[in-house]
Amino acid sequence: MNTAYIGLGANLNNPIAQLTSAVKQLSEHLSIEVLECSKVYDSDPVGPAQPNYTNAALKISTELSPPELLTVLQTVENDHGRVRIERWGARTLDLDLLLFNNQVIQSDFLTVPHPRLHERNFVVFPLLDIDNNLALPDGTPLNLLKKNLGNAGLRQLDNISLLNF
Ligand code: A4P
Ligand code: MG
Repeated sequence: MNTAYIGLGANLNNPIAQLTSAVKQLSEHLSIEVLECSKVYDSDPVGPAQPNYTNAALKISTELSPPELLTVLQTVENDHGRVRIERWGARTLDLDLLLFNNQVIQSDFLTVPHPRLHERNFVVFPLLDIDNNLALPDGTPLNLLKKNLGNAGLRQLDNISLLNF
């Protein structure tokens, strides 16, 4: 059994509803068990001008291999009307495979840990909500990244759960 962390992001068409629906769809997958969800954040957009994002992270347990899991994530994105127009552009749903066990994966279509994890507070803070002792495969504690990144542009949303389905 594998443990993986998924990054959730959305900034179009009621982002909180999009993320809740995505978590529900993942939880209904026969080979995925949703273990924990982070707090939910509002974040300033990185990339081209676009609406603020809603971001969170999910811890799952799965029998799927990393490529199989990526395919499931892309299917869920597509089911939520994700249209790929512009890199880093606005989207109804973005699901990134952040961490998979302690594995380092480098292929044409999959890089794990996610290549921009370490430079994004909207990814690092939610991961630490789930496990305050989490580290990258190279041993770097995420708390060190958090300290370096700070919380600029990131606001925790109170009283929001993505598990209300
Ligand atoms: N890919 C490789 N590794 C991975 C991985 N670990 N997880 C490949 C997911 N996908 C991975 O992704 C492009 C390709 O990356 C996929 O075909 C997959 O094979 P995509 O989702 O189609 O395109 P994208 O999301 O536009 O590109 P990318 O590079 O994934 O963008 P990011 O880095 O996800 O950035 N600002 C805020 N505040 N919050 C956000 O969540 N998100 C983005 C998207 C930009 N600005 C943001 C946020
Ligand atoms: Mg993506």
